[in-house]
Amino acid sequence: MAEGPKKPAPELPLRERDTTTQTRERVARPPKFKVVLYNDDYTPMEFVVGVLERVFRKSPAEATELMLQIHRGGLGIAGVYVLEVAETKAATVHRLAEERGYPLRAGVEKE
Ligand code: TYC
Repeated sequence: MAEGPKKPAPELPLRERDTTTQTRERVARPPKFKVVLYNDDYTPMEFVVGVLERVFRKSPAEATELMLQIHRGGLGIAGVYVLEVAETKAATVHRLAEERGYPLRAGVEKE
């Protein structure tokens, strides 16, 4: 059989093509958000270390180092997450601190 010129593959209708592209981009690169911890004069150092270990899964050494960095520099990045996780972690910090009467604050910032 003689090989004729190949027919071009049929294209998807515009609407389906757009949906496919949007879905791929959302899944591949979800925007990320920093959880920033702020220094204050009253929250005990050991409490901040405990929060960094439990909420942000830092090792004891990492948590201590980061707490001191925040203590000296005024703020530090506890972690980077998709928006919903970042907001939940910031809210957990505030709840734990308020339970103990400490003023520790966390913020969420787009990376
Ligand atoms: N500055 C606090 C103190 O001297 C310790 C501290 C560190 C507080 C980090 C908050 O995010 C913080 N007890």
